[in-house]
Amino acid sequence: MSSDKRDEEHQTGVVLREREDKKVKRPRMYRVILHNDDYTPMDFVVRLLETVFHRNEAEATAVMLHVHHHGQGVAGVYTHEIAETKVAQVHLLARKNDHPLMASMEPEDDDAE
Ligand code: TYC
Repeated sequence: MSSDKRDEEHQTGVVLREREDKKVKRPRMYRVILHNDDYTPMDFVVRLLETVFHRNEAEATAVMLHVHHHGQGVAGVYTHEIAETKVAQVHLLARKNDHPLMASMEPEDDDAE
Protein backbone atom coordinates (compact mmCIF):
# COMPACT_ATOMS: atom_id res chain seq x y z
CA MET A 1 0.00 0.00 0.00
CA SER A 2 1.35 3.47 -0.82
CA SER A 3 2.22 5.87 2.01
CA ASP A 4 -0.16 8.43 0.43
CA LYS A 5 -3.01 5.98 0.79
CA ARG A 6 -2.10 5.20 4.43
CA ASP A 7 -1.97 8.97 5.17
CA GLU A 8 -5.39 9.42 3.64
CA GLU A 9 -6.83 6.53 5.65
CA HIS A 10 -5.46 8.04 8.86
CA GLN A 11 -6.75 11.51 8.08
CA THR A 12 -10.21 10.47 7.00
CA GLY A 13 -10.79 7.29 8.99
CA VAL A 14 -12.10 5.77 5.75
CA VAL A 15 -10.60 2.52 4.46
CA LEU A 16 -11.49 1.64 0.92
CA ARG A 17 -11.25 -2.01 -0.12
CA GLU A 18 -9.77 -2.81 -3.52
CA ARG A 19 -12.36 -4.42 -5.78
CA GLU A 20 -11.43 -8.05 -6.23
CA ASP A 21 -14.57 -9.41 -7.88
CA LYS A 22 -14.86 -8.66 -11.60
CA LYS A 23 -17.59 -6.01 -11.41
CA VAL A 24 -16.83 -4.27 -14.68
CA LYS A 25 -18.64 -6.08 -17.48
CA ARG A 26 -19.69 -5.11 -20.96
CA PRO A 27 -23.50 -4.70 -21.01
CA ARG A 28 -25.60 -7.24 -22.86
CA MET A 29 -26.33 -5.85 -26.34
CA TYR A 30 -29.62 -6.06 -28.25
CA ARG A 31 -30.34 -6.05 -31.98
CA VAL A 32 -33.20 -3.82 -33.06
CA ILE A 33 -34.98 -5.68 -35.87
CA LEU A 34 -37.10 -4.08 -38.56
CA HIS A 35 -39.83 -6.26 -40.08
CA ASN A 36 -41.08 -6.14 -43.63
CA ASP A 37 -44.67 -5.34 -44.55
CA ASP A 38 -46.44 -4.63 -47.82
CA TYR A 39 -47.52 -1.06 -47.07
CA THR A 40 -44.81 1.08 -45.47
CA PRO A 41 -43.16 3.13 -48.23
CA MET A 42 -39.51 2.33 -48.91
CA ASP A 43 -38.43 5.96 -48.59
CA PHE A 44 -40.13 6.24 -45.17
CA VAL A 45 -38.04 3.27 -43.94
CA VAL A 46 -34.86 4.79 -45.38
CA ARG A 47 -35.54 8.15 -43.71
CA LEU A 48 -36.31 6.41 -40.42
CA LEU A 49 -33.03 4.47 -40.59
CA GLU A 50 -31.22 7.77 -41.16
CA THR A 51 -32.94 9.72 -38.38
CA VAL A 52 -33.49 7.11 -35.64
CA PHE A 53 -30.55 4.78 -36.35
CA HIS A 54 -28.00 7.32 -37.66
CA ARG A 55 -27.33 5.34 -40.84
CA ASN A 56 -26.04 7.19 -43.89
CA GLU A 57 -28.16 7.04 -47.05
CA ALA A 58 -26.28 4.10 -48.59
CA GLU A 59 -26.45 2.03 -45.37
CA ALA A 60 -30.10 2.94 -44.80
CA THR A 61 -31.00 1.90 -48.34
CA ALA A 62 -29.08 -1.39 -48.01
CA VAL A 63 -30.80 -2.25 -44.69
CA MET A 64 -34.24 -1.34 -46.07
CA LEU A 65 -33.69 -3.50 -49.18
CA HIS A 66 -32.43 -6.37 -47.02
CA VAL A 67 -35.62 -6.20 -44.94
CA HIS A 68 -37.74 -5.90 -48.08
CA HIS A 69 -36.18 -9.04 -49.63
CA HIS A 70 -35.54 -11.19 -46.55
CA GLY A 71 -38.44 -10.26 -44.25
CA GLN A 72 -36.39 -8.69 -41.48
CA GLY A 73 -33.06 -7.03 -40.81
CA VAL A 74 -30.92 -5.38 -38.15
CA ALA A 75 -31.34 -1.62 -37.86
CA GLY A 76 -28.75 -1.30 -35.08
CA VAL A 77 -27.30 -2.85 -31.90
CA TYR A 78 -27.72 -1.13 -28.53
CA THR A 79 -27.92 -1.61 -24.79
CA HIS A 80 -31.34 -2.73 -23.48
CA GLU A 81 -32.74 0.69 -22.61
CA ILE A 82 -31.56 2.35 -25.84
CA ALA A 83 -32.92 -0.54 -27.93
CA GLU A 84 -36.32 -0.24 -26.19
CA THR A 85 -36.36 3.47 -26.93
CA LYS A 86 -35.52 2.91 -30.62
CA VAL A 87 -38.33 0.33 -30.96
CA ALA A 88 -40.77 2.79 -29.38
CA GLN A 89 -39.58 5.60 -31.68
CA VAL A 90 -40.11 3.40 -34.75
CA HIS A 91 -43.66 2.56 -33.67
CA LEU A 92 -44.50 6.17 -32.77
CA LEU A 93 -43.19 7.56 -36.08
CA ALA A 94 -44.84 4.79 -38.10
CA ARG A 95 -48.26 5.17 -36.43
CA LYS A 96 -48.09 8.95 -36.69
CA ASN A 97 -47.70 8.46 -40.45
CA ASP A 98 -50.29 5.65 -40.64
CA HIS A 99 -47.75 2.97 -41.57
CA PRO A 100 -47.84 -0.58 -40.14
CA LEU A 101 -44.02 -0.82 -39.82
CA MET A 102 -42.96 -3.12 -36.96
CA ALA A 103 -39.75 -3.28 -34.96
CA SER A 104 -38.60 -5.66 -32.23
CA MET A 105 -35.46 -6.38 -30.23
CA GLU A 106 -33.49 -9.52 -29.43
CA PRO A 107 -30.36 -10.18 -27.35
CA GLU A 108 -27.20 -10.40 -29.42
CA ASP A 109 -25.88 -13.46 -27.57
CA ASP A 110 -29.08 -15.51 -27.62
CA ASP A 111 -27.99 -18.85 -29.11
CA ALA A 112 -31.60 -20.04 -29.49
CA GLU A 113 -31.88 -18.42 -32.92
N1 TYC B 1 -41.97 -3.85 -48.41
C1 TYC B 1 -42.18 -2.43 -48.37
C2 TYC B 1 -42.63 -1.95 -49.73
O1 TYC B 1 -42.49 -2.65 -50.72
C3 TYC B 1 -40.91 -1.67 -47.95
C4 TYC B 1 -40.49 -1.99 -46.56
C5 TYC B 1 -39.16 -2.19 -46.28
C6 TYC B 1 -41.40 -2.03 -45.52
C7 TYC B 1 -38.71 -2.45 -44.99
C8 TYC B 1 -40.99 -2.29 -44.20
O2 TYC B 1 -39.20 -2.73 -42.67
C9 TYC B 1 -39.63 -2.49 -43.94
N2 TYC B 1 -43.11 -0.71 -49.82
